[in-house]
Amino acid sequence: MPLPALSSGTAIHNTATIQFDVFSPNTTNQVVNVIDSTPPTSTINPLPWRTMTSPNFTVTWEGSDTIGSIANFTIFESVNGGPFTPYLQNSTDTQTNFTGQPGNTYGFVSIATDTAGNVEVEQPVSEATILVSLPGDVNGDGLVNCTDVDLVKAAFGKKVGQSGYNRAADVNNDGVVNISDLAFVTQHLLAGTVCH
Ligand SMILES: [Ca+2]
Ligand SMILES: [Ca+2]
Ligand SMILES: [Ca+2]
Repeated sequence: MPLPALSSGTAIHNTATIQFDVFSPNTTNQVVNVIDSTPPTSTINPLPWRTMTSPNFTVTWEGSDTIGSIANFTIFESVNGGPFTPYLQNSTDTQTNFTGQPGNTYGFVSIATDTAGNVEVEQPVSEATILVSLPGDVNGDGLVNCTDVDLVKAAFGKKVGQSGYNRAADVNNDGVVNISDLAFVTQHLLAGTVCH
């Protein structure tokens, strides 16, 4: 039975003493109850800043508990910076599949509960965010047009870390802007669009 006055981690040793004779008391096996008033911590693992080639992605998280162990996680989502709502409740999983709507940015927060019922103290601030992009919309203006094609061409051949690399133009997040990215954007232009 937890006692609030005792600090977390304090061990309570419940013993029964059996007097076999006057000089040598014997003791039964101890039952040890550890006071756990320490909430666990958990966090959403980093996500790519954007997904353009598919609206589906995997959200993963992990947690730890200094005293005791984690019983489950509740994962909250926020759409475009709005209020957090539960996406997955009291789950023992550490990952989930998520499908977003193109044009939306999703933020996630994990709150862990331990086996003693302590709930993680969490600020309503996203631990990881991801933009689900309209396919081909490199600059995020809601349109797929020649401006997006030009942005890919301007960064063509550039790799992560090189001058001129533009992560927005790297539509498949593979670290290089090349023909794959250009083809993807071109394929998503409105039919009949010709870019020079
Ligand atoms: Ca704990
Ligand atoms: Ca655009
Ligand atoms: Ca690429």
